[in-house]
Amino acid sequence: MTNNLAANDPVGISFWLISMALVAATAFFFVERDRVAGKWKTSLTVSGLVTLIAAVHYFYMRDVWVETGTSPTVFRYIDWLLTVPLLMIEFYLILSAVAKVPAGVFWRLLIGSVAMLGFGYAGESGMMDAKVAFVPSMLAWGYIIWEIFKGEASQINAGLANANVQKAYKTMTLLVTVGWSIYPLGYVFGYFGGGADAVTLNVVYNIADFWNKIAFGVVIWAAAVADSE
Ligand SMILES: *C/C=C(C)/C=C/C=C(C)/C=C/C1=C(C)CCCC1(C)C
Repeated sequence: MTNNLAANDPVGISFWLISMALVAATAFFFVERDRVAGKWKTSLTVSGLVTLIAAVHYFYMRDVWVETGTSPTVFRYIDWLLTVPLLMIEFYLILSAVAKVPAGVFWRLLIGSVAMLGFGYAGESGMMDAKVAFVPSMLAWGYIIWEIFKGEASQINAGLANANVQKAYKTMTLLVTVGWSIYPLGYVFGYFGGGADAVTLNVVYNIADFWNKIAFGVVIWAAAVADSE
């Protein structure tokens, strides 16, 4: 490494801040695992893995940014490809903690997220026109939203007798719709104005990751603690 973090580099600073928040969140989820009932422990483990994987990627992404001033697209998408399916597993896990859930629920959410990210990567890496790739990626995200609001997972959740799980489920669906909408916005700001605006793109993606990885885990943690008391 030759360059250090500069005071006039808000993107680099945002990479650094979020790295640290992700490290702290990881420690928190792993320690708090001791406090919750057995059926919730796997959910907290997965929350901690999401923030751990992201923290390590953020160290590398910050280096790419500080060294080159360009978007760390490959690291970004490897991180998403690992962490988004883990977040999808959380829907399956919190329902499975209190009900029997067919594996198809998880597979459909997984396929939807891989398609969403695959087209996003194709657009950002130049394999496809960014505006063209945006369309199927949005459709795949729409499919995920449909699945958690109207599909089998939502029907299982509606039939539960556990208010803590239902509350967590509801907040998680909001994060996947409202919280996740920050990503396509970043993509639009980044690529639809002619050329690529790396500063806006990375600040917006970083804010989105902070929110969607840490808050997602906190929602699950809160439900687990409430349900364990
Ligand atoms: C921890 C990382 C998360 C939760 C990443 C989520 C990423 C998305 C929801 C990305 C969505 C995109 C679209 C819906 C269209 C444009 C391309 C993407 C990949 C930015």
